[in-house]
Amino acid sequence: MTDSLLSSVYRQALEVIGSVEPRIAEATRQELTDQRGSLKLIASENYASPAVLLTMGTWFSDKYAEGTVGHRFYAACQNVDTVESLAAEHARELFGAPYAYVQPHSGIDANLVAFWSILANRVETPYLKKMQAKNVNDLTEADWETLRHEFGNQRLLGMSLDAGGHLTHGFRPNISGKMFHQQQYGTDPETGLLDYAAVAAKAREFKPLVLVAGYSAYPRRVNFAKMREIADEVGAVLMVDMAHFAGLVAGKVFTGEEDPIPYAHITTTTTHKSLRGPRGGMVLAQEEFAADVDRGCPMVLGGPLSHVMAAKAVALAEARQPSFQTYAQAVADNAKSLADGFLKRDARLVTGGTDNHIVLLDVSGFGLTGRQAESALLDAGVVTNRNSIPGDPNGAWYTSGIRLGTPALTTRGFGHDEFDRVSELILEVLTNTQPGTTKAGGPSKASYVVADGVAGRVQAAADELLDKHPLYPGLELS
Ligand code: DSN
Repeated sequence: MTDSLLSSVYRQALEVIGSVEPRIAEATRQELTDQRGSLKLIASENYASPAVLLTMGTWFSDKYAEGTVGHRFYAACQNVDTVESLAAEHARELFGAPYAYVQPHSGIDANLVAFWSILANRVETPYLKKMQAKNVNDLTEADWETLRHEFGNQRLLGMSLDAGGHLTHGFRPNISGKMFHQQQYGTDPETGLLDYAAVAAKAREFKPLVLVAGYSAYPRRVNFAKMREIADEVGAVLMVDMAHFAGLVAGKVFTGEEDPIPYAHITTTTTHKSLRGPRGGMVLAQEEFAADVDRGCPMVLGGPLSHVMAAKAVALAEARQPSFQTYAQAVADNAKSLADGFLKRDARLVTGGTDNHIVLLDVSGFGLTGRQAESALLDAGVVTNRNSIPGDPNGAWYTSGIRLGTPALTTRGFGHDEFDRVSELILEVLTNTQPGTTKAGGPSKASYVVADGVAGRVQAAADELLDKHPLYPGLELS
């Protein structure tokens, strides 16, 4: 599509939207302006291609399609079947997975489908036997009682939130921490690195049904062969949540024992982070779990979003191109450049560096909480998110860290020099920011004061970088 055609498509689309609700058209324009004008370093965000974005805006949105391909609870799903089959085929081919389920609406949904499938597949109950024999109506009260007891008494071992795990990996306030008896493994207190021997010891003691590997804020790679060994030793199912690094798996940066697909019984992911697709989730599974995963909707999920499944198919087709491997390698290389930029300027990084797409900066040395750092950076056009660090004294709301990721700016074309400069700009803001005071005059964890002129100077420097690497070049809305 030529640049002028893309401009014309979006101008007309916004005109149509604006004729109904002009404020939404305006917010949509403004969102593009804001994303274009800031350094997007949120590790879980990216910029999908125009093809992916356009695919989401169609009449597939209007179609209900509960069920699976060829087996729907609604009529007239022939085109949804085409879309879902293609998305699943691309996913299987891209990741070398025996089975792919592309319906989950998000990563949390994908994890719920995985939990459901593991329980359904591994917990023996009269209910399940009858359900599998399609005799649900024959269930007695005793069956239901057994089901509630057995389903509700399973154990899950996942990485703790402050070590970099995700809420859905058994964090107590999350549903995963309530539906399972949970324990968490952390990282080595000295190095911040995953300690496989400690995970194994905990697994031997706790004997979980589910061992969850994967992370949202751990700046290192995981050896999934070792995690599978641990799971096998204690008879657990290995579930890997690769939402953050799916793009690095797809782009063949993580291969061998760092590729989760051959080792995990079930792998879940989102499609919009490093994978650069539409917002959504996906489950990849070994054959033995396929039938239960397929029941994800309506057991766990509402009706599939056919327009998003179509966009997943487009994004996965993009990720199968050789250029995606170049992109994924650049994401990892750029994270190293960003980390090196911090380290040579004496900043402290959790684990002392990175070998994936994440850099976790400890901001406590600047006398700031993560929340203060996040806000001060935002004033200067640098979009990051605050994040706990291992053993964080400031908890999950204020935190002591800033999580940074390279997928989005790499999509814009940033390379080594730009990321080095980004580290310099971030440190310029942080070294010139002081904590504010509370109304009572004590030290605040939220308010902050940036020295005069710093935010403007950093924003101007960021603009220089951003202007050299425009977002959606050639797309003009006015
Ligand atoms: N919200 C995603 C992230 O930022 O990592 C995970 O849920």
